[in-house]
Amino acid sequence: MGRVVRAGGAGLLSALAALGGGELAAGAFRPQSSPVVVVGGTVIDLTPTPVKEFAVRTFGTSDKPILIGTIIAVLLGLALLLGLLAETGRRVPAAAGVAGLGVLGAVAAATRPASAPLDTVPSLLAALVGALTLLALTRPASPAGGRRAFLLIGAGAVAAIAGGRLLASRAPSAALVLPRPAGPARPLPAGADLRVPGLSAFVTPAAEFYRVDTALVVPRPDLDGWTLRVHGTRTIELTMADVLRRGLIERDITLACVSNEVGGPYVGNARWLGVPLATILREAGIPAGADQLLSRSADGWTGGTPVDIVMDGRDAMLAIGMNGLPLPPEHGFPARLVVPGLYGYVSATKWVVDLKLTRYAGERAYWTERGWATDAPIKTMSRIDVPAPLKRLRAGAVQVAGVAWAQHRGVAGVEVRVDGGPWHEAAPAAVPSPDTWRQWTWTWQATPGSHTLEVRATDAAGHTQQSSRVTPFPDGATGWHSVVVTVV
Ligand SMILES: Nc1nc2c(c(=O)[nH]1)N[C@H]1C(S)=C(S)[C@@H](COP(=O)(O)O)O[C@H]1N2
Ligand SMILES: [Mo]
Repeated sequence: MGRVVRAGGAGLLSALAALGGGELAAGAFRPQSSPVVVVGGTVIDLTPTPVKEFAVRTFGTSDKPILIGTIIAVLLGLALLLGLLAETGRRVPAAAGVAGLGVLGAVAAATRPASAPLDTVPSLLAALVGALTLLALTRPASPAGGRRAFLLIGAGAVAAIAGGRLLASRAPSAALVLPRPAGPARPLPAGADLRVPGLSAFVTPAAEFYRVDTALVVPRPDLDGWTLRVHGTRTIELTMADVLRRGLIERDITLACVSNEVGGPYVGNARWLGVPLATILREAGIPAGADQLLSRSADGWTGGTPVDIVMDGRDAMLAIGMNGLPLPPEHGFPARLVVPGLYGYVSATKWVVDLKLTRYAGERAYWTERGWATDAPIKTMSRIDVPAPLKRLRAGAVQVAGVAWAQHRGVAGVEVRVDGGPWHEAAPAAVPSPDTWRQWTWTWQATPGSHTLEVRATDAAGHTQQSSRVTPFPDGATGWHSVVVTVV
């Protein structure tokens, strides 16, 4: 091997070995403490809101793999440079540099909002393994630097990384058995789900439900150890058995993300099973002047919900079931909040472990701290699902269909127009309540040519969607969704 190639390779291998040590230790003890995950979490928390918005808009739900990939690429790049530095005779400073990267990981681990005392261990182990590997591979009279040693260390590191990832994905220990609700959901009215091919199903299957959160590793709280602390005029602590003993309700509720662009995918409808939040808050006692329900997740994320909205009689709940099954880990197992009518960042805390009745003046939640609106009711919105954008269609009768939502106010009507012409009333489907989205259809007599279809909804409060396009920051997008198709 050429000297320069070998030096660069030694640097890369020291980083791989470090990753192997770190991932294996984290996988075995606490997946959240993985050096890559704690650094990634820190990057997410420190990224300015416009950059984050750009990333979500550009990469969608691939934003997390792309972040992880970038961190690993930067790490490998730096390690390569440190390998070259070692080649110039500065082995010890180079090894110290590799160790320093691990120490940065340890600092990130120690400062994560939900960090545990031993979370620095995987990063410190990575620092040690990385530094020793570099020293061994760059010894001047280097028997360890041969091709065989390179291959062995590389293979060992990859195996350790894979093993760590495998250990980290273990399922939670206990299974949650859901009781029947004391307050069952209203049966879906006939025709709520029109089953038009390409149209979003009325109930979104959990596996297809959009996922938006800051968690690089899905928190997997242990069901037996899980509790919900509620700080009101007194502090109460509920185990899952306590939660199950309170009267459960089941409701169809549509969630929406404030980051959803016009026509975007971050909206979904599910049947949620849970305990009314009002019941729990009354047990803890609501202090005079408390206007914010600050909820905290197992990984330290926070959301702030107006107390008056939680208490106004709507079906705000601590949810433990989704579409008849326990919450999937990605959607908040074992418990999350669901509040009809508010964007998820102020209402839908997943992996919830702590509720605090407090004042907006005193404490700010994760996204409000970063400039997003404190009050975030879901804006009336509609989307064309069929025909798909840029579709080629035959002239004649074409079924146009989509969904519209205005949670807790309800969708009163939907209109469609073609090429900026007159608006036509679409037929809205039946809904069980104003808290779900509403399917709609309209039959278009399509003529040959290129055409633009546009949709707008009017909610039950009488507000019709405005044409002006506004991007999601700081309180949700506005504008009409449009689709261009070609008719032949
Ligand atoms: N713990 C935690 N809960 C969270 C978030 C988060 O980042 N962490 N994101 C919120 C946001 S912005 C939205 S839109 C909803 C999305 O819920 P879903 O992923 O189940 O669709 O979760 C909310 N709950
Ligand atoms: Mo969101």
